[in-house]
Amino acid sequence: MPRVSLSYDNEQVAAVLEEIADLSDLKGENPFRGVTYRAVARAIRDLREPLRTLMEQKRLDTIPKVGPAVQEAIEQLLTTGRSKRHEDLKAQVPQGLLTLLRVPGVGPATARVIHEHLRITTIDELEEAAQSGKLRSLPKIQAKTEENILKAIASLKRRTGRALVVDARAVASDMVGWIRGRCDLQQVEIAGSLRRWRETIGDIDIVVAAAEPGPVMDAFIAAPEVEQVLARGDTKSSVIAGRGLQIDLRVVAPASFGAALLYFTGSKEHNVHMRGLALKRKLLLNEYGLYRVGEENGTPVASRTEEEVFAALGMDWIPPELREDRGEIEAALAHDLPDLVTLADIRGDLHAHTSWTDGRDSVADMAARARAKGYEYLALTDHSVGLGMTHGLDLARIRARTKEIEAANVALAPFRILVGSEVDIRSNGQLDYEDELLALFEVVTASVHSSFAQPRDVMTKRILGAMEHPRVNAISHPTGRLLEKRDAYEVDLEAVIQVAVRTHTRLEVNGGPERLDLSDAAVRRAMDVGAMLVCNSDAHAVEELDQMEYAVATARRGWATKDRVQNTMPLKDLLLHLKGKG
Ligand code: DGT
Ligand code: CA
Ligand code: CA
Ligand code: ZN
Repeated sequence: MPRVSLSYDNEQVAAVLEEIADLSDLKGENPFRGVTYRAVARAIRDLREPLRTLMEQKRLDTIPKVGPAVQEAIEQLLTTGRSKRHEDLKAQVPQGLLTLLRVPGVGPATARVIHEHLRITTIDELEEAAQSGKLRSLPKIQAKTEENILKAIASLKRRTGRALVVDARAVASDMVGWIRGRCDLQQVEIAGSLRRWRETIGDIDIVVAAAEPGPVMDAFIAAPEVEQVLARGDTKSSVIAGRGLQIDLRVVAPASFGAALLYFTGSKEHNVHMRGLALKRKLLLNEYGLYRVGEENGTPVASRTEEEVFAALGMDWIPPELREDRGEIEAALAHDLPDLVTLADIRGDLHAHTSWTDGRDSVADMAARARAKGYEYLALTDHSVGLGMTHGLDLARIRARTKEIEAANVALAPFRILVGSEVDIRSNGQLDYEDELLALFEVVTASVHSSFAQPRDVMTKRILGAMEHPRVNAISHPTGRLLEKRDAYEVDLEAVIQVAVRTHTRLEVNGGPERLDLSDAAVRRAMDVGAMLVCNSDAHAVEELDQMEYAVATARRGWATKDRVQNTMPLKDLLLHLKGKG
């Protein structure tokens, strides 16, 4: 499950420890060592406080599985940014073996065999060898493995190197905070794809209104997270900041702020269409303002705010999430933009996990946080039993958890925890619980967690079958994609959407930052066809309940309106809907 570490340090240390585990496996050391390093990495991602604090208070050894060697590695990483053990292993393991390990389906044993026999160290070489059938002749490698490796490489190559919104947001808001703290500014806004909530981000764009650009630019390039200054000018500067992300900063005169924000929010396609529309009215639209043609050096018709610019063109203000030239300009001209669902419309969350399965926090803590967010309800949908790795709930544990939920509900009323389940759809299409067990839940969401490589018709049947079940209220993360990590499985999404309409099964827009599943485009199709949606966080820890924001943003990019999102309903209506699946 996607996890976001508490701090950047924690994340970096966890990543290096995982690499130590990989390298130690590749070297053929005692497998126990790799297991330990990976377990510690996971524990670090689950920490609720910065590792640095633990080190300062000499509590690193309280992290599960941390012995003296691992502790030393962590301390070295925190103080010097390097670990001796990591460096030593890197020097001993042939370069390129780690690269091979990046291909899903290639484990340490396979990587070593391939390297030993064919001296392969790059993914391109691996692809060539697989294409020419050289891998299957190696010991312990089958034709099927070779085929899977080819598929995995094709999918790796489709990866874009773009950042997740969650990472870009962290870097951008640190920078905005830094600049705000140092300069006297009129306005600061994040623009570009991040303001539009695109699912991945190429670079971060920030627009600032200030009478004097100099001090703003100075503050920008002096920010602590800046790794490299690419350019420093009077109107635009660019840096590489944390996580290797580029930030472009524009400083404009306050009078041009609206026009600049509009321009740098994009998208490019949206801008091109807007500019064409303006020209038809003998107006010129650029990053400084909207001008009568021929008066570009004079006073603009509008420029100070986005609203003024849109209004001067006879349009309603367009929410940034829609600015992709997918019909929003026509709709704004016709005063017919959709009334998009907002975060404030959300009354509860219908997909979250607790420490009963693979979540970090207790029933009471999850519920308290949901209530503090202003929700009326929270469905705790711990995993079904078949997912062995996450200790799914069997009958006894379902009962015990329900008891705990009922007690918590007495304490929290009128807030309501719903007894939920995320039931696995097995590879044969069966649900992981018998009907008698499913009947023990107030809300059931079904999802695929295994056999992702099934042929399209098999996978489609598998999901459609679950939707036909009267107790299945929703399908979670319907395509299974992990952004920049794993492609969606092959599935006839059109059929899924059609059957969702007929069976009144909700399709989830999952807010996990790596998932955003359904995607914006799929949401749009679901909206057109008439399917109902549910926006969920899929939280595995209290702070991940905030992932609802990503779900709502994705739904908005797909033109979703409040009336089509199930968890905008008050509790009373929701309970009726869940029962009848209506
Ligand atoms: P990204 O960074 O790839 O995630 O996507 P954006 O949309 O943030 O693109 P970026 O950073 O290259 O440019 C920011 C905005 O500036 C873009 O959304 C629209 C505007 N822009 C950039 N280049 C052009 C252009 O050639 N023509 C027009 N009309 N607008 C542009
Ligand atoms: Ca950008
Ligand atoms: Ca940019
Ligand atoms: Zn889940």
